[in-house]
Parts: sequence; structure tokens; C-alpha cells
Amino acid sequence: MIDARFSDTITRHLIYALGTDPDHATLRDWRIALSLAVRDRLVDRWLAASHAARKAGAKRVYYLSMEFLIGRLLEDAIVNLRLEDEVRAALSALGLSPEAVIQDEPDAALGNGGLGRLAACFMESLASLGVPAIGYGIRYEHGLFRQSFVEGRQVEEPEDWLTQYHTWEFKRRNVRLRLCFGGEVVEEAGKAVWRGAEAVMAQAHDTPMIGWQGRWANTLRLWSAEPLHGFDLDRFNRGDYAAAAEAEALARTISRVLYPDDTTERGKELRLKQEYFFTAASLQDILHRFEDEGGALADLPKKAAIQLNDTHPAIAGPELVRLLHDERGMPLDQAIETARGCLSYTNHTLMPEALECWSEDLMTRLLPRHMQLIERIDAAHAAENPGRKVALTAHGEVRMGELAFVMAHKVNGVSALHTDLMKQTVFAELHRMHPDRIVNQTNGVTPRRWLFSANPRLSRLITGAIGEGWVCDLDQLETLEPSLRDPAFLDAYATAKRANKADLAAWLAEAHGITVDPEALFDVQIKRIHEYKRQHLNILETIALWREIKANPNGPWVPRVKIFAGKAAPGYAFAKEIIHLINDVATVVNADPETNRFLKVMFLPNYNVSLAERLIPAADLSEQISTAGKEASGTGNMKFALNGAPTIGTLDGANVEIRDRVGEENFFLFGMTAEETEIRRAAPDHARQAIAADTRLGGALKAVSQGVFSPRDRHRYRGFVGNLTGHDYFLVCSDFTAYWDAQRRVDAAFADPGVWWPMAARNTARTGWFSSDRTIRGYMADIWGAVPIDPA
Ligand code: B1H
Repeated sequence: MIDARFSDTITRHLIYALGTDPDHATLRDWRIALSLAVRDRLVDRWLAASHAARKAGAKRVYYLSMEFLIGRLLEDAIVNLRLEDEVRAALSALGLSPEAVIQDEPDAALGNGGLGRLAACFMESLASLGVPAIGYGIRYEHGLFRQSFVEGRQVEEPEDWLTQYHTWEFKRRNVRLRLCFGGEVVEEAGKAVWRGAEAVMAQAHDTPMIGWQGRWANTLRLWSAEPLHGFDLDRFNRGDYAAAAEAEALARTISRVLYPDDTTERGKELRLKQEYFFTAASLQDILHRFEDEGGALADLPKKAAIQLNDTHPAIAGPELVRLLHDERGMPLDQAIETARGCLSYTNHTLMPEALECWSEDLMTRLLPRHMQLIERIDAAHAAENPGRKVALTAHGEVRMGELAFVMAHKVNGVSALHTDLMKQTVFAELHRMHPDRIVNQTNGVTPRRWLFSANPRLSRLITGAIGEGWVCDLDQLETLEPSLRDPAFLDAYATAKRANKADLAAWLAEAHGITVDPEALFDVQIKRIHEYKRQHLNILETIALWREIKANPNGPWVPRVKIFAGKAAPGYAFAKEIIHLINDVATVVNADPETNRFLKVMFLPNYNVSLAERLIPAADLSEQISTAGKEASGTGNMKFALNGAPTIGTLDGANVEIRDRVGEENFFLFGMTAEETEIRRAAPDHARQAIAADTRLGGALKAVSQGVFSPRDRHRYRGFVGNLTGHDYFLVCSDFTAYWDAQRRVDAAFADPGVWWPMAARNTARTGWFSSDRTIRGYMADIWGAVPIDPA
């Protein structure tokens, strides 16, 4: 039903909420007015859902995460409320372009990469499935930094999404919780009492998370840090202006900025403060809700499933024990048991540098009572498991993975391979003690955003073939199987992909001044820059290919566009060097008249969710080339496959499961297995041997080290090449030849439309299992014991 007056509603918001005259309104004004008009349509449903959950006394899922990488919200809300036609009609009545309005919204970039985006997909699926849930995190004033390039080098600038009116959030002035840091633990009447030295307030901000067709909505509650008391008027009056504002600045620092470190090293005091800040606020909030709804404390696990997204909120274990034992008088053993009944923990990486450890000194200084409780938890665990050696502390550090494991009733990995490796490596001893605790829940992605909304052409084709049921039941994509043998369907499939590529090519020309041939193979690697993800393997293959084309410019080359995007952690020098090299190679290769019909290279700046939504539907080939055993799961791999871009990849993370489902003939596999990498790494001189055995690799490395891509600074990549010819921990050299060969298999397949399009379409038809709805159902059944409720 089209409400002819939706445009009036938008105009009313423009005038009465923004105080702007339609004749003078900017695109931004209109976008905000539209957001408010759309918001009006979801608030009733949102309040009704929270009322229904309360009335039913439902078990709530609480998802604690340092990161929620949600991206734009307007389009999500329009799509899930099925307002597309209404909005389009209203905007065209107002003379506005829907695309321009939607793209005006800044991304909420409150995350680094996969871990944060997974949390966002989970929130969407929880709402679409009707599971009462609250996501808890931090309302960072500055999300992930904005990336640009200056002479090919990454430059970071602060991101400041909150300088604009954030239409989707509601500040809850009545939800302000007090938290402490530091101080000491004293004994009073035989009980430990923590007297904190420093206090801050956690202020709640709620954002509705609306599910498919608007049937259910949950809340994302983000905390900002505020001072206990406002401004110090006394000091101000005494003329001490800076000091008057000091307490405020200190408190606000806690929620100021997202740490941009992804899976790289951290360990900063402020980070621990952030972790405790949002975890403690969330647990207080959870207990308040529980106590409000009535019930014996021992029944908490029946009402609250608290998921820890990695170890970042792992302090939840001791904090919940403290709240139950110290503050509510539950005996310690029972408090530990009760906390464990609520808590579960997801591990997202086995990379040693990302396994959080906090120094006992820092912990004792910031959280003295928690340090004591960790020791008590450790002792209780040791007593229950005599003869087994697992310590929560070692070498003066608290090991957060072990702490999270011991305090959780379930621990999960994020792909089958990753879960197996968890059992064999970092948690081997704990797994022997608790053989039923580790479970697998392979990641997933929400089909609403990553297919239905991002790829309307393909969505229309699918819906035309099998109806619209797939959007909330992605397994239905399997019923496309007969269409895969229908030439008309395959034609339409290819047409949709070509149109997406033409759109991307037009945008690349307009936004970045780069022209590409839309008929070329679009080969895309988009993700954080990390050695284990091996963007440098990709660029070395690119260099080798360029050299080969130059040597034989009239060969039967299959035109390719190599597209890279991704940010490097600001302190990760090697990752930044990879970016620099790719940009340098792009400069030389794109300017080469001999080759540029066949090969273009580009590194798009400031990768974010919105850019991913633009690139993935237009990709032909998905690069998932991590060193086997290092990528816990990946979720980009799933989005590409769903959108009909076959994978070139290693047997790593969820690639393994994608290949199992699409079929080995529809996946370009290469490289060593996780087991083989361990053996290879032990071989002395493995890199040099690999280089000696492959002249293409040797030639590419030589070109880099001789300054072919850095003619004014010939030694720029000496260190880079030295790293690869030296220890090459991530085995770039040893996997190069296999990667090269796989790329040539890609060329051959792409050159034959009769091979390529069925392969692409099979990737779509066979990857419905990677819906985050499936993942969430798995968590509900195996971890949370939560069920959807009927909103009526
Ligand atoms: C993943 C992280 C991560 N694993 C520390 N670990 C961070 C660790 O800022 N930090 O401190 C931030 C992020 N992120 C990713 O999680 C994995 O690498 C992917 O393979 C996986 O798909 C994703 C979701 O499970």
C-alpha cells in the first residue's frame, strides 16, 4: 500500500524537526527528514516487541561486543519494513534521487572488520527470527579511522560520524549507571568490599534493530562514558578553567575512540578500561532487568544468555561473580556456577598476538577485586580438576582466553576447521578437561543486506525463478538448481552481473577517475591488510602476470581488473608497506600502454561496509588466499559466493565449507593445507627454494627489489623483499606457484561463458547455508537455549 502522503511526512519532518525550509534544504537535510519519517514507522513495532518480551518473561540473548560494524541504517530499515516503493515514490515526488539520499548517510563504523560485521549480521538475524535480544557495546565518538593515500602511503584521519545528527539512536537519560576503577579492597564484617578510586557514568543510547518485514525489533544499546558530576563550577569560578573541564574530559576518553588494531597487538590501559566499562555497565543493566521482572537469582541462567564476542568482554566472568557474590550475597561457588550458566564465549582467532593477556599489575591497579576473584576462580577450577595444569595467570599476566573458557558453559569456534584447531592447539588442555564445552558455529551473513538489498538485480532474478521466500529462508536457493540448466536463466544471470559491473565501472570512473573495461574479469580482494591474508601474494602474482604479458603482448590474455581495498592498523608497518607496494604497482602497470588493455590494478581508499556493498555484487572472483590455518572463518568469502563470485582460495576457515557446498569444480583451490604449512615452515630455506624453483616469482621479487615500481626510491622495498626471501612465516613464496596455476585455471574458465556462468550461478544456488539465520539457530539450540517469541 503506497501512502501518497509519505512525501508530506518527510516534508513535515524537514520543517518541524529540522526547522528547515524545503526551498533551502540540502541533501543531508532531506536524508535526515526521510530517516525520521522511516523511523516513525518502526518505533511502534520496536516498543511492542520489547513489551512482548517482557510480558512473556522470555529468555533474552545478550550479545556483548566491543564492535558492531553496522554501516548504514536507513536502507536496512527501508528494506526490512518493505517501504522501498513508497520511499521511491515519495522521493521522486520531491525531486530527489533515492540512491543519492541513501548514500548520503555515513557508515556507523564501530568495528574493525569481520568480528564487528558478524555482530551486526547477528543483530539483524536475531530480529528477523524474532529472538528477544540486546546487543551491548560502546558508543565510540570516533569509529574506525578514515583512510586516504598520499603518494601511495596510507594516511589515517579521525572518523567523526557523530558530528551529524544520528537519527537512529535514542539517548536514555534514565539509564545511567555508575562504575568504578582502581582503589582497594577492604574487609568489612568478614566480607570483601571494593572501594573504587575513580568513578564514571555509563550512559545508554538505544538503536532499534528491525527484522525482516518489521515483525520484530531488538535493541542495540551502546554506552558512552560521562563524568559523575557535570562541570566543576567552583574551580571555574576560581579561574581554573582547564581543571574545571578535566574530569569530564577524562571520563569521556573511555568511549572516545575505537582501537583500530584488529588482530594485531594491543595491551593498552585505556583498552582494558573500555572493556571493563561496557561489560560492567551491560551486566548491571542485565541484572536490573532480571530483578525488575522478578525471580530468584539462581534462576538467572534461565533468563539470560550472555554471549562474549571474543575475549574483549571476558572480564564479565569475574564481574558477574562479584555482582552475585559480593553485592548480592550468593555463596562464591554458587556465584561461579550461576555466572557460568549464563556465559558463553566465541573465539575468533588463534593468532598468538591477538590472544589477550593483561598484566597482573595493571589488573590489580585497575580492578583489584577482579584480580582476587580471578585467583579464586582459578583455585576452584584447579580443585575440580586435580592433576591438570591450566592456570589463568602465567608470567605475571592474566590469560583472557583461558578465563573466558573457564567461566563459560559453551565455547565456540567460527568454522569447522577453526574449531578443530582450537581443540588441538590453544585450548587443547582445557578441551581435555571439558570435552563437551567446545562447539562449532560456522559464521554466516544476513541475506537481507548482502543479497536482497545490495544486489537488487540478482534478487529480482532469483525471486522471479523461485518466489521471495528465500529472503528469510536462504536454503530455498537450492531450488534454483533446475534453473542452472536453463540457458535463459543463465543468460539473465550473466546479464545481471554485467549490469552490476557496468555500474561499478561507471562509479570508478566518476569517483576515482579510473577507466576499466566492464567485460574484464573483476578480481577482488577486500579485507583488512594483514600478512596472513596475503595481499602480497596477490600483488606478486599481478607483477608476474604483467611481466608475462609484456614479454608476449599479443598472447591470448584474459583481461583482468585487480581490485584491492582494506585498512592497515596504524602501527602495523609491514601491512602499510603492502598497501604502498600495491599502489606503486598500480601506478606503473596502469600507465603501461603495452599491457593496460589486459591488466589494471587499483587500491580503493577507505574500505567500509558501504564500499563492500558496492563491490561484492560486481565481483567475478573472490580472493580468499590466507595461509591455511590462520583465517578463523572469513565472512566476505560467503558474501562473494552468494553473489556469484567463485572463490580462488586455500583450505582455510569457512572456505573449506564453501567448497564442500558449491562443489570442488566450482572453486579454485590452491595451496598447502594447515598441516602442510607446519611441515613446510620447519624446512630450512623454504622461501629461497620456492623462489629458485619458480622464475616468475623470482622475476617479480627482483623487479620489486630493483625499484621497478619505486623508480625514485629504488631501495624502498628492500626490507619487504628481505622478509619474503628470509623467513616468510606466512609462506607466500611456497604457495606462489600453486596460486599462479590456479589463476590460469580461472582465466580459462572465465574465457568460456559456457563454463563460467553455470559456475557462478552454482555458487549462488549452493551457499544458502551461509545465512546468519542458520548460524543464529545453531547458537539458540546448542548454546543459548533461547527461542523466538511470537510478537502478537
Ligand atoms: C577476527 C578478530 C579481532 N578474529 C582483536 N579476531 C581485535 C581480534 O581490536 N581487536 O582487538 C579485533 C578483531 N577478528 C575475525 O573474526 C577473524 O579473523 C575472521 O576470520 C572471522 O571471520 C571474523 C568473525 O568471526
